[in-house]
Amino acid sequence: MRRAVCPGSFDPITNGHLDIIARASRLYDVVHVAVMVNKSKQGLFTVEERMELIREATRDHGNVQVESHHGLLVDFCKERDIPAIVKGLRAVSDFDYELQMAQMNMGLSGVETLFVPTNPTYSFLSSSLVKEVAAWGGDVSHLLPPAVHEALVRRLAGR
Ligand code: COD
Repeated sequence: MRRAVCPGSFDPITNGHLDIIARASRLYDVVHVAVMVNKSKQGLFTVEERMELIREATRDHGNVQVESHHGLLVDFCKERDIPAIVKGLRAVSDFDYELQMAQMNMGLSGVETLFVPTNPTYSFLSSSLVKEVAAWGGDVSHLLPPAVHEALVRRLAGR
């Protein structure tokens, strides 16, 4: 069974994340989507809400499992016997930090990182940008799965 993990904060999941997860799901037998918990960073959505939104967005992919993890990504991989991390690369600016993490993770446990070039349609897309534009009333509906867009509008209206 070939396994890989797509890790992230996913606060919330965007069409850019979804594109990478969908492509990974065609390459691997099982893709674990890991919502990594960062207790020092207050998210717009709780970890449980993020997981639910990812489950809804990926329900057509039968080989995607959504989980959360507090701690090192390499420990998540070790516990599940996952040899590969799949990451999307948007721009050169992503590369510096992603390379550092890939080399650190390889040094810590031997886990490989595979980079998938972003779909150009989503190369500018990040969760933080989507939240900022939506907070000022901009239309981001074409950048998010429908249920995520609904949840985002509702959450921002309640603030
Ligand atoms: N197109 C393509 N890919 C995209 C896009 C897009 N538009 N947007 C995001 N992605 C991909 C990128 O590969 C990105 O890495 C991933 O989705 C997740 O994105 P985010 O923004 O949700 O999450 P990040 O970047 O905050 O995630 C960082 C991690 C949580 C993965 C990282 O900090 C981590 O592994 N933390 C766990 C603790 C740990 O092990 N630390 C040591 C690391 S060496």
